[in-house]
Amino acid sequence: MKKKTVLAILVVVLTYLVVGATIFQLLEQPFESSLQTSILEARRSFLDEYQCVDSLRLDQLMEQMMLAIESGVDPISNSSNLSTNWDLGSSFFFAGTIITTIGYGNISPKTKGGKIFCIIYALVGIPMFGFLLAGVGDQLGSALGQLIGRVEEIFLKWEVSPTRIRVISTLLFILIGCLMFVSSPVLVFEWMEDWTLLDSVYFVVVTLTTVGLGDYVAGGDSKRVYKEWYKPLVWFWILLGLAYFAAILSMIGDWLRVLSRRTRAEMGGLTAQAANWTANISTEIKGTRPRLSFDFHDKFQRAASLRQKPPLPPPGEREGESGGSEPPSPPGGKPQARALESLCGSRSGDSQTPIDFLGENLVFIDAEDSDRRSALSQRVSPRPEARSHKRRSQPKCQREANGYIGGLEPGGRTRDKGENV
Ligand code: Q6F
Repeated sequence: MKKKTVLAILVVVLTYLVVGATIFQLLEQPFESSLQTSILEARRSFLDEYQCVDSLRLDQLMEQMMLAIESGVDPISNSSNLSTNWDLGSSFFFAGTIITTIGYGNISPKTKGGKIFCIIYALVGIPMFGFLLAGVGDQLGSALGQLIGRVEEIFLKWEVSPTRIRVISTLLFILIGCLMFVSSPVLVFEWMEDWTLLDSVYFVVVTLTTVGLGDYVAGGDSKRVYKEWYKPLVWFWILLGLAYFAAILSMIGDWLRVLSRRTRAEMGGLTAQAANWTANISTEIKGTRPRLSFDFHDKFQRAASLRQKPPLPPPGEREGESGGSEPPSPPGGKPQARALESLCGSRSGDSQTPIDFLGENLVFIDAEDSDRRSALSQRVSPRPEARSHKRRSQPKCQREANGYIGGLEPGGRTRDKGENV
């Protein structure tokens, strides 16, 4: 990447930071000041009420309490119900926040030994969890792809255009995923933790983006007695949800990239480089996770594109198709050429509707960028991957053509399923 490009991105990111900082400050500072005044007020009224208490002694106690809170010890719990942050369940949870990189920080090692072990544990555990997440993302992609594939079959029968089907399956991916990994967990958290709707959504997003602020922690209220299935369920949700969110974040990255490509086409200049950067950075810097996220979303994206039949297929071919998940017979020369047209973006004739525009961008992402990314990611990825092998070593369009002829039936899914452990 050119120096100029880095500088341009630096400017964009710095601007984003300054804008963000200003907004956070505007939103948060007034509330903080009001808290400050109210605690001062409470202290004064306490001293008024109990005049025998020395104010210095009170401050000493308060300082001790703050120290305890910072170390994760609840200063209010009395000697009869002293709880530990480091029982096996909590330690297991802590280990989880390390390897997932969520890092809530509500508990953290305070001893020298604990800190040293934490360093080593993270360095080994994070990549290891990356592998697991890759597998989970893969399976999830297959499962969701199959589900969405059924719906696509229906649309295919209605002769909906391939680009529209692509938009529909992307929307379905977002919708089904949000239902499974955002909405339902939010309801569970509202119920189990007595959080407000906003708090629950905030926790879900902060967790699955791995930001992990730690102000809300599911299962972390020591005064609450949780159902025995609750924490294992949260674990399960985290595993699947992280894979889903990785896919969503990488998809947003794709959209931004296309957006800025369009801008480049119109304006030229540095924006374009920024677009390229997004593509490169997401695979080259972040390592395992984006690759798997790409896998995940790409899986049914490709499934969608492979299902795309020419707008007017030979009648015989269509009739021959039975139920939902049956792969279509390998297309002959002409349908292929037409499908390629849609993949390589050389459509002509049709007047564009917004949905076509969106659809073509999705196609564009899939056909061009994803391949580049997948080629890159193979370099980065420690996991050998047979799936896209063939596709990488050939020119773009040829590759897609092979996708159709070769193993990548809508069965891209079925095949993948077989390959991945
Ligand atoms: C949990 C727990 C939370 C707090 C240390 C995130 C894995 C589910 C606990 C969970 C257990 C003990 C989450 C699991 C990951 N929560 N006690 O298992 O005092 O806060 S504590 Cl939210 Cl990565």
